[in-house]
Amino acid sequence: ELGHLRVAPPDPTPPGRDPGYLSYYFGPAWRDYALAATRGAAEARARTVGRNTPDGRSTADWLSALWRSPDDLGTWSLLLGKIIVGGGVLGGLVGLIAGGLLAGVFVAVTTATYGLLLGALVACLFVVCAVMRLFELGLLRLRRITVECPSCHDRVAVPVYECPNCQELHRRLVPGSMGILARTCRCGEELPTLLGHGRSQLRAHCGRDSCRGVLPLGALTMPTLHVPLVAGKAAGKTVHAMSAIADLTSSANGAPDSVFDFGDESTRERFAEVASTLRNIAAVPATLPSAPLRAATFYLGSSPRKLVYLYDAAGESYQTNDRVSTLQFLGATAGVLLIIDPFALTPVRARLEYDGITLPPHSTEPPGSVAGRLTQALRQQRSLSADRRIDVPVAVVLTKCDVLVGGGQVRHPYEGLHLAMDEPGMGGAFRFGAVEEWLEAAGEGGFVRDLRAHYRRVGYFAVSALDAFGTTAHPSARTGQPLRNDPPSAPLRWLLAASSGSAE
Ligand SMILES: Nc1nc2c(ncn2[C@@H]2O[C@H](COP(=O)(O)OP(=O)(O)OP(=O)(O)O)[C@@H](O)[C@H]2O)c(=O)[nH]1
Ligand SMILES: [Zn+2]
Ligand SMILES: [Zn+2]
Repeated sequence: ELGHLRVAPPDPTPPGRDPGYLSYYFGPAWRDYALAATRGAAEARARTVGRNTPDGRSTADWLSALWRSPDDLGTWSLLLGKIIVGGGVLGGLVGLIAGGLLAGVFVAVTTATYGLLLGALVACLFVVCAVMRLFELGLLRLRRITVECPSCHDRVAVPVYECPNCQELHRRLVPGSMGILARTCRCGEELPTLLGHGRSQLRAHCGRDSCRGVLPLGALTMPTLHVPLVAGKAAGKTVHAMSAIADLTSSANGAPDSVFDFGDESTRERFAEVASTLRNIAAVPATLPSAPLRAATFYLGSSPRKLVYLYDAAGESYQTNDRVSTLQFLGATAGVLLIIDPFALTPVRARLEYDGITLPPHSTEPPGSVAGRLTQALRQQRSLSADRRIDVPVAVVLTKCDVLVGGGQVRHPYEGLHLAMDEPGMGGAFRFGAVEEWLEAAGEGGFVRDLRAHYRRVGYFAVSALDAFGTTAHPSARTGQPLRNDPPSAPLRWLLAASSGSAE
């Protein structure tokens, strides 16, 4: 009967204990050990001092039988018989006591030795577990891989893993008392304890009890890049994030750096919902339904594969200036997408309204104050002195530029830019300069200067959500010259290239 070999977890599992079986040396071995020790002792006792034992006779039985053997003899010889037998019984008793003591000492010594050996073995196994765990953590540290919860932004040290068979949660799926390379879930499913052995392919959750958000699949096996979108309310953050993703999905062409895949189901679902409205931007409501501080996650490239988190922080939650959440949210930043709504700039808006051009819903917060808050938070978070520039690359993204192609007094930033310089890789600096000049002309010279003073790397882009599924040149309504916005994924690609450049 091997039932005792599996120490089934109690049902329901007490808090703090995972729903798995203890592995042999950490549970059943000790039970076996206790069983062997007590059984051995009981047997020894039965063999010696036990009375009326069924199988054969114990020493005590035998001695008492010996003592009683002269009883059948006549009275005269009884005394003599008792005297003779008494000597034997006395000798037997002395032997029994001496032998019992010796046997007791022997049993105690062997039991203790066995216990010590078992204890040493378990201690060794604990050391092995600790070494494996440290090795895995060291590797992650070396490759600078961390995972943050897309829902609450906490860094997750040990994700909570879900059993693929019974959906029970395992809080500490690491080498340990439930198994070194794998453990057996309550339901019987084998779960790997090491990332490289398949743990990374299990569905993982945030470690915080109050959150339990789902982590991207394959988290902790590749570098993660955190890109917050920073903007005033209604500047076009959500639309830009979604059109960047749309651009990435539609420009995947088999090249190693164009490989794209969604990181989690909710990003995939949200994109599917929004994709059709992106094709008809005029129909997009003032604010798309979006959960605040929920990251869109996706994989980009094949070697090395990267996991990108796009933090679509709702405008109002960034504006609250909540120190804790803002700092937490900027802790792992690879680069910032600073979304600028051209119609938040009063001179631009005034001139377009004068021209009678219908404007999409727009932000009213000046870009300078949004950037100022970001700069302050980054400096605080990194404890940088005022004279040091911030190393986080910032992509300034002028959104809704389709409206500027349409005509009116406000020219498009790329108006007059030679189309030959429009080819990818040709005119980066020209384009950056063109957008900078446009912002200066719109009265935002101070904003441009501040960025230059505070950040080591700033890129400038002019985009439109209308280009989500492919960037085409549009003839300018003013000059007739073809104009082309930057592809919606260009700012993100530039950030990722800039941040990986700084890491090397
Ligand atoms: N014409 C045009 N309109 C745009 C573009 N991008 C965004 N919009 C409009 O701008 C409005 C606001 O866009 P959202 O992306 O929802 O803004 P947001 O910054 O996410 O808003 P909050 O999350 O509320 O701060 C929407 O009504 C969009 O239709 C664009 O490229 N072109
Ligand atoms: Zn969380
Ligand atoms: Zn299970």
